[in-house]
Amino acid sequence: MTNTRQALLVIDVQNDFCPGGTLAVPQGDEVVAPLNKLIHEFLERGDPVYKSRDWHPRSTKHFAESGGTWPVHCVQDTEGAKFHPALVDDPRIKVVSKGLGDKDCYSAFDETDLATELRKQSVEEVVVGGLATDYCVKNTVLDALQQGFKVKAVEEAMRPVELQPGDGKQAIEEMRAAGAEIV
Ligand code: VGL
Ligand code: ZN
Repeated sequence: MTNTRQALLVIDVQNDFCPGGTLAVPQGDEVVAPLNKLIHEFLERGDPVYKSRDWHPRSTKHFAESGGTWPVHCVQDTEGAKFHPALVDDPRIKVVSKGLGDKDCYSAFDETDLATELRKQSVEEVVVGGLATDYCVKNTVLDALQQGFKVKAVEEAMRPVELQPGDGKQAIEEMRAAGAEIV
């Protein structure tokens, strides 16, 4: 069990999802400290670390102005799309960009090569945290399970956007019911 090859997935810890951003997740910046700790642990062990980022064109059907759900956020090459300035950066960390077109890509596996990359590195289990619990974290966790990876979802390292009150708790229960270990 202790030899299970793990990767860390840090989901969308970007300025626009943090306080002051255009799609701010309440207390979104509180995920930075626990995630930094995990990033250091994984890098020290030589285990792979991935950061996903929401990376939208200026105009996409993902945005309310074009018929979608969300205010404009995480537009490519803007300040809001940058990772939170306190999130650990390191050349060994791989960045996965998602949401490049009109589709609502909430999962870091959606229209990316993440699953291929993980398999190439013989990863069997992913440890997941980030923003937001009820969208990109949840969908990434469910896709990871579907793709055959074991999943540990780190509850203290995620925060929900909660368009509806209770969405965060419900997302945790959905992840657990699908087979994720909530740690
Ligand atoms: C996300 C809403 C819209 C997320 C991305 O990263 O959870 N949420 N785009
Ligand atoms: Zn988005």
